[in-house]
Amino acid sequence: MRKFILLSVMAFSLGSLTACDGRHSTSEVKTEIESNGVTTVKTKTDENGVKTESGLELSHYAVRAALGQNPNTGGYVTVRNIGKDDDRLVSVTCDCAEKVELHTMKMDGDKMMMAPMPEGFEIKAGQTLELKPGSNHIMFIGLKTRPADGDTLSLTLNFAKAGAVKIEAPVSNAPLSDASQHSGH
Ligand SMILES: [Cu+2]
Repeated sequence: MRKFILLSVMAFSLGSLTACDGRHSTSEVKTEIESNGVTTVKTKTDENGVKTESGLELSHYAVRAALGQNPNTGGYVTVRNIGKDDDRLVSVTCDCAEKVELHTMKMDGDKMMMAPMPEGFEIKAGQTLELKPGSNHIMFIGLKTRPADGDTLSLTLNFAKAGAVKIEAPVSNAPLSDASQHSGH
């Protein structure tokens, strides 16, 4: 009986020690799983007891092979927000180019023109962002290497909530007409 009481007191003091520690506590657990060309990222953060969970599913990632003397090339990815919070693709980085931008397509008179999206693209909870040929895309400007068909490029996608996510994007010069209708080759 006496032993039991001692143990309870100890447990209580340990508990209050933790509770009285006034420092800010932040913890982040991030899991990134790649399977069959689909990368799933889940981030759980606990900032002073405020818990947030974000989840993204990245698929259909590809970079178009460098063509001729063209110093630039395009890249594509589909991002599905499977978390509860809105997120945003802020930027993409790659050692392969001087600069990487996020681009959209805009009509200029009767011509389709590319326009940079410095704020990136919002991906609301439950929604899907498709960066695909003829539409919103990643632009690699001033290629330092010449990505060729069959190569793989390491890209880092930077999200507002999910943080940095690394993917290995296959390089292809095959027509990437509609990423959403192809399950990959
Ligand atoms: Cu572009």
